[in-house]
Amino acid sequence: MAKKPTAPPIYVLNGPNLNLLGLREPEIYGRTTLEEIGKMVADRAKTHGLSVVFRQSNHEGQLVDWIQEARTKSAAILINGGAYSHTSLAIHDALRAVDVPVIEVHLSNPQAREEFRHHSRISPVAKGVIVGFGAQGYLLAVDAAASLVKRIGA
Ligand code: CA2
Repeated sequence: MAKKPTAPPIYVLNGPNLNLLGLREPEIYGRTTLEEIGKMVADRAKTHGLSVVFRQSNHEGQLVDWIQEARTKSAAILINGGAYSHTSLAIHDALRAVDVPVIEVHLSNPQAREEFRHHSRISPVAKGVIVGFGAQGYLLAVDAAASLVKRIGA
């Protein structure tokens, strides 16, 4: 019997300062480190028969390069753009050029914070947005991505 082809990985891209998770400001971002989130996300994806490429960068151009890579190599993109979510036209444009589903994730709820966090340049090019649930939000995003990928692949 022919083997079912494996889906390409979900790319999980993390923006500036998220490497500091768990080390500072736990009252806003929780105590889970980015490394722990990476493991949780990989485990959750596995339950859906999917794999994950999990990355973080403090550099806007690096994130743009990874989004371009994900255009052809991923089944979906989950992105926490950190502060670039509110400012980056380059990330907005890179995501616009992507055909796979894009899900925006934030640990905190930016709408409940300072006004400069209220606008996202990622939301208009995302299929959906998950905010305010801490590390759990990444798992909700994996579930959402898996159902989109299965629907597309079905
Ligand atoms: O809530 C989120 O996930 C954010 O993307 C986090 C960004 C912030 O600029 C966005 O408005 C919302 C900041 C990430 C910085 O993470 C830190 C973690 C620990 C200590 C310091 C910063």
